[in-house]
Amino acid sequence: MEKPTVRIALIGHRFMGKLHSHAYNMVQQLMDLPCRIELAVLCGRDPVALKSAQNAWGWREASTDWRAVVARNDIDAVDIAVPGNAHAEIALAALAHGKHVLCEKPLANTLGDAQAMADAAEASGKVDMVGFNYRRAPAVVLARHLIEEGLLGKLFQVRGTYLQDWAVDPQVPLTWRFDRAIAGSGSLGDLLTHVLDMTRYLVGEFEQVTAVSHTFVSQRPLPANFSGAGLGHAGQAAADAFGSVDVDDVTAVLAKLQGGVVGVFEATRFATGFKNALCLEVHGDRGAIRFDLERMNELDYYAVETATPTRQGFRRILATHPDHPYMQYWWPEGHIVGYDVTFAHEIYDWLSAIVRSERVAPDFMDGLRCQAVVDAIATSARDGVTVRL
Ligand code: SOE
Repeated sequence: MEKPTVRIALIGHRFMGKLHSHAYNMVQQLMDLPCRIELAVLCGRDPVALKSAQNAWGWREASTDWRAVVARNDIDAVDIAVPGNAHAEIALAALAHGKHVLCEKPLANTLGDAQAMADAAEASGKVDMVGFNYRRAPAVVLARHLIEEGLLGKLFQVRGTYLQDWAVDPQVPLTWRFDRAIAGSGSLGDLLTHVLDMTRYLVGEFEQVTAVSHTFVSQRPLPANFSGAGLGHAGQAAADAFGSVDVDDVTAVLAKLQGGVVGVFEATRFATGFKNALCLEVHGDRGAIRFDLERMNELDYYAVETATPTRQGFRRILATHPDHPYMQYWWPEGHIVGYDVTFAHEIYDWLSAIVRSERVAPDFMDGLRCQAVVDAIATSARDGVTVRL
């Protein structure tokens, strides 16, 4: 039978736009997709950079008018890969025009926007997904299988950190990631949301949070080409003009989760020496798991073995066997995969759900639940109180 075709419009052509474009090419060429895809339109604001991205990544058309694009009858699905302040408007318009929507994380910059998006998605009957891509690292899915099989027993504690260090230098310019109006928050929305989502995926819902946030560098040089919407971490600083940072550089959280699980979490752009270290540890009465994104093909697993107490220890599972989640699509055992495949897996699952008219997780409701935790953390840090969800 002829495979159906899904015609995609991608909004955004910077870091995330590049990853998503690469992922579409990978899923078409290397994974056994139940549909054909058409890379129909790539949208962005800078016509020159847009044109070159369009040509390099294989998009049929380029457009600087996303509103017109999401209204087109020859588009089935809209992929949103722009900063958070634009998510709600684009997603709501796309859903109103009957499109399936994939939206980058965090779902929105405010709880109100996230709620409106989840409500609209629910009412639309379309396939909505939020881009918490790390759920789809093979080792993370394996961790979930181990927990579902009961191999960790009754869960006690979860410990999650997301450590980067690109903001340590006070000369790093004031790009959009330091601007609350565009990014919503700092390390909280950008980094901790990945940890919160992975915790919800592996352990369960949050019930209570107590948080501390801090901004270490409150003034930064304006980028040379400052427009209020620079993209990415880097960029050149202008000579002597400075602007204020109004987001958190670090956020730390103590939490209670369902089932009496206690959690400790931290996200920071100031962890000197760490580039992209998302680590999650879960402890139960029968065992434990430990994941580190900087060694993303591996899952550390500890099983409590009373027969041989002196020989117990964490074992390293290289999650690359074809039986491991998603690995059938890639290379022979031991031939590791990278950051980009988590996006390919996400897009593969979104497109497959579209073809089969099924729901897929994490959806906008998951994005909303995560946003509720973000909101509670922000309130706790601001007011110095414990917040119940
Ligand atoms: C920030 O540095 C960032 O690029 C996040 O925005 C991404 O979500 C994460 O995957 C890597 O780090």
